[in-house]
Amino acid sequence: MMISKVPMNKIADKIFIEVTIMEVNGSGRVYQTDGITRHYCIIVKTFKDIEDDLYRFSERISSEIDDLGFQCEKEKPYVQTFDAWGNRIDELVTCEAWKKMHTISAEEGLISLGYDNPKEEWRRLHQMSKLYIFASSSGLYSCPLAMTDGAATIIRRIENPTSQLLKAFQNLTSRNPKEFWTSGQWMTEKKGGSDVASGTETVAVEQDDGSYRLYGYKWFSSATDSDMAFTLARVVDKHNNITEGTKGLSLFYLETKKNDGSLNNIQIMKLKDKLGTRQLPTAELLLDGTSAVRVSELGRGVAEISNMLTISRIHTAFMAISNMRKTFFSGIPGNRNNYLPTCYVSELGKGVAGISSMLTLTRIHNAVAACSSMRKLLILSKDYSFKREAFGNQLYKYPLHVQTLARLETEVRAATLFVFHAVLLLSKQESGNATEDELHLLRLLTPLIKLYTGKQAMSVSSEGLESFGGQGYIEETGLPNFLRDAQVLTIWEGTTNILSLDVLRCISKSNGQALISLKNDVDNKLSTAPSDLSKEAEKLQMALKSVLQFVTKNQENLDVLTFAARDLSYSLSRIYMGTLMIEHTGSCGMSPVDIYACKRWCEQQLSLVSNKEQYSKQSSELDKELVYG
Ligand code: UCC
Ligand code: FAD
Repeated sequence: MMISKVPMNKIADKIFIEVTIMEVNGSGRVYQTDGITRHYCIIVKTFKDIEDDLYRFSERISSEIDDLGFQCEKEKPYVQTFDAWGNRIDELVTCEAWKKMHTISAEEGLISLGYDNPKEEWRRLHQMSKLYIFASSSGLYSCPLAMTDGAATIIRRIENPTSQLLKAFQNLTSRNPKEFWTSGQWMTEKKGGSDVASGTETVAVEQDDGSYRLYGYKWFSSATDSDMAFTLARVVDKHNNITEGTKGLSLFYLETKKNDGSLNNIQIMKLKDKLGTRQLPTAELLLDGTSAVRVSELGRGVAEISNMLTISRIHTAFMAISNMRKTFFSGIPGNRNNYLPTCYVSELGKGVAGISSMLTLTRIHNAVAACSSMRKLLILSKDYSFKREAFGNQLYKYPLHVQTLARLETEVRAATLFVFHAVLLLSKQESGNATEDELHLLRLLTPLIKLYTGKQAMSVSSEGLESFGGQGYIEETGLPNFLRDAQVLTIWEGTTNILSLDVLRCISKSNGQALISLKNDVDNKLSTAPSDLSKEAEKLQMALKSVLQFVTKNQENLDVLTFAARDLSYSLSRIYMGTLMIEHTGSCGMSPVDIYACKRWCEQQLSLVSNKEQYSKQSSELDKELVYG
């Protein structure tokens, strides 16, 4: 008997968690594919509770939230710079629907679900499933929520937090709308958003009481109506010097308003005029003596903003690909220090707070939002195909049209499995149940899911809009927003190239262990591939072999690896997504449709790095000539 009999698409695209990962054997006990046995009633109750909550919430989405989201798109935020008497007030005006999203987010526990019951392994799955159904109807409120979640996770990692930080944590994770806070994340400055180390010019001047005043210009701030923010700045030492580069950056906590309700020496210089995400108040901010508290060690701002803290070193027997030498790893950006195999493990309460924990979470949020947007557009598109007639038939009767939608469906299924697998690993990590392999995998999957689903969201939105013909281009339908808003998913929280380099960083910092963990997992999952999919399983294995050989062969050639970073990331994503699809098909009753979807996925080119010539010096020169010649 299996709890997970329901095929993915039958769960109304609403609940996606759970089911593939637990089964009930003859004795009535539940076991997961990781082998941990759990008591039936507990799991069933948890699952039932989650399922009920998701169904109830999805009703609320269709009866209330969807309309509010549309309102947010129509009534854009603006800034009132001066009051009637000429006083500078910089008041950010948002619409009622946006404010209501704040209330709903608290009531529904969209943040608190990630923090209640720390030992509960399902809480992140529950939270992210809710966000999955919320994001595409939220009028982009999912954006401040992502940063709020990131902020809460930073505070949670701080050892001995002050009462001020504890209070902030309570507010960020509150279910009481009046107490619920959102947070901003201010990393980007005029000189650079990817290269934060060179781009950050904001300085922090220490005060007599140990607090700081910040002076600088934050070029992008998306949650401008937030109650607090984490930001980076360079501390000015007693000789009036600052340290350049990453090592000069520290992480600061600030509240955006003073007790009297006025801004904390912050000026909203302007709201950005953007291609999309117009619902979102994205501003340029001048910090002019903003009161703040340093929450990282001096110079540990970037490391701490990025995620996992080094708490242990593991000595791992290197496998086939792992005989990589010091030269390779030490050459990759981000591995400046040592060659000892190091495991990046995040443990509750260990180490100082950091913005890395923020980036990990916000990147996962980004991927969840990408899936949400793709799924919603596809649902609308499927619906339209029954209503719209052309040449005497409804669209769904044309195999060519349905084929177009089937290709999109395949993309969305693969993306959702990919993202929710990372969410599952996050759940395990946070509840202390993850294995070392799973921790490495989570670190590797985080940039992969963000970069790959961002690109998918763009192509699916474009094709999805086209499936409505001319109506897809018309503003009143609300459809153009899908395309406009998808574009940002590839830019903020790290562009595709920057995340591809983060994939290299992750491989490098783990001395190849991240790739080994991925290989172990792929081997494990494909070892039980159903016979109907044996050819596809073989294709995936061959593709992975080609990728690993490529990395091994070029272990000392940093230029080649860097040049290939994007292709490498796409290849790893496609291979892992195919693997998850096969695993899912096997554990969900082998429906012909699932088998077909796997076959479709594996028809595409899985390894993009097999042609080594494309990364030669000559290719690089020719690229240059092609672009600038
Ligand atoms: O865009 C933004 C918010 C928009 C709204 C969010 C909505 C989200 C979803 C909404 C859904 C609708 S906020 C701005 C985001 N900006 C970025 O993501 C910056 C992109 N740039 C990078 O990611 C860069 O790689 C940097 C800035 C993180 C690092 O560049 P560097 O200077 O080359 O840094 P290093 O020297 O390589 O790394 C410094 C330290 C190292 O640790 P230590 O010192 O211990 O060796 C790295 O291992 O940081 C560590 N580190 C990481 N650790 C760097 N990246 C990571 C990582 N990803 N995970 C763990
Ligand atoms: P650049 O770093 O100048 O990059 C330009 C191009 O160069 C990119 O395509 C990039 O991939 C490529 N590139 C750069 N370096 C390399 C390299 N080494 N190798 C190969 N290619 C490279 N930031 C915040 O801090 N907080 C916010 O709230 C926030 N909100 C935002 C909201 C919106 C709507 C947008 C659009 C952006 C927001 N950002 C925010 C900023 C965003 O995070 C940055 O724009 C992003 O990180 C890219 O930085 P950049 O704009 O400086 O681009």
